[in-house]
Amino acid sequence: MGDQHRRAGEAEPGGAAAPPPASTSPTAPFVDGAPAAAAPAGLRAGFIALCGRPNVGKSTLLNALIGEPIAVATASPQTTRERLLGIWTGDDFQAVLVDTPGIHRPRSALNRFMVDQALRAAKDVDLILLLAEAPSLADAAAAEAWEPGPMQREVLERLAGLARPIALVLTKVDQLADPRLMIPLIATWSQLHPFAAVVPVSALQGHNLDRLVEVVRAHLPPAEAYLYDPDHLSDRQMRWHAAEIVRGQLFEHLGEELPYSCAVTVGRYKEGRRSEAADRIEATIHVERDSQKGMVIGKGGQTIRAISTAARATISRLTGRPCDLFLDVRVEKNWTRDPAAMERLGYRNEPEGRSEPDGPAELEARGALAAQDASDGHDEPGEAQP
Ligand SMILES: Nc1nc2c(ncn2[C@@H]2O[C@H](COP(=O)(O)OP(=O)(O)OP(=O)(O)O)[C@@H](O)[C@H]2O)c(=O)[nH]1
Ligand SMILES: [Mg+2]
Repeated sequence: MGDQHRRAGEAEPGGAAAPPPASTSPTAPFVDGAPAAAAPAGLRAGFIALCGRPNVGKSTLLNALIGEPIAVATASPQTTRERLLGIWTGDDFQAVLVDTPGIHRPRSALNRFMVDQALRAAKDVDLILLLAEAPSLADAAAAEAWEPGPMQREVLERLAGLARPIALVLTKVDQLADPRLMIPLIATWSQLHPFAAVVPVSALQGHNLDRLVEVVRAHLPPAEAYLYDPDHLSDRQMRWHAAEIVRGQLFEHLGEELPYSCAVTVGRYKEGRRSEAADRIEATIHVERDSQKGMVIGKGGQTIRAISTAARATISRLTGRPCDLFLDVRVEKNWTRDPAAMERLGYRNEPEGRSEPDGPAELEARGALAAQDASDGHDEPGEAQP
């Protein structure tokens, strides 16, 4: 079992006995495709994609369903850049939730990659959840007159082209002054597509998620075995999550535009040898221009220190162990416009002709940054933590 595959609190082979795990950590799937856990009678298992425009609440909903913050969610649009599989195992079902980047009109190579990731990820799933934010409407007349905008229609058309069942999920309903105004709105949406269901939810308040569970379950095919180890939460290795968590903190601590010019890679992830020992993580924040480097570091290293402190807390919550996080900043000139540079930073598409999602072994082999060499040239250190 690889270092990053163990559950939080699990004993190191040959090490001291550890207390029972308080929670599971996101880990890679079984590589042999033969989960040890016996499947319950009547098991249903399959893939469910969460799709929609940027910022509608896809990652927040995935986290709410799974019960752990495994997907980075921020107030900024275009946070998610790559597909993530979240493994949601209930008493008699396993839904592999596919978090996707928001579908938008791309201009840069990075944005094209993101939209491509989203559409590929939804290709062969059992059900697409199309998320759309419930609009704030003044009164019944406004609700009657409401229509989805052109980009919302375009997203629906592109997803409908994949010929999979689609359920419409109206998100953030806690923001509505009067939920009854959603009734005409649902009727308007329903004229556009024969949705398998329409479910208004609030992921933040947990409103109506039980109805969503019913819809998801009903679309999972009967299965003889789990698709993934039911103890696992994600198909990605912890090093990928650590990079994502650092990237998520960039949205919290930097100006509005700068996070879009940043990528984060983890050069080295060394797991603590005992349950109470800290993981050691060395990560690099890549910016596009020299001038951006100082902005990430901040006056006297203040900004990067705040990023590191916040990221460490989230990483520790997922692993159940303390962690030491060392951050560098380096310049990768104009990387968002350069597919070769993007590949170096871990943003690479699977070869054409392969349908998504695919087998667990392949998923692990592709684990975003798993193959990155620990000795990868770190630029001059921006700041070291702790
Ligand atoms: N009020 C409210 N806000 C929500 C809800 N769900 C998500 N949000 C907020 O909406 C913002 C975007 O959420 P994300 O989950 O990152 O949205 P996303 O669709 O994954 O966004 P991208 O990855 O950028 O496409 C965050 O500020 C969330 O807190 C909800 O149920 N209610
Ligand atoms: Mg997201």
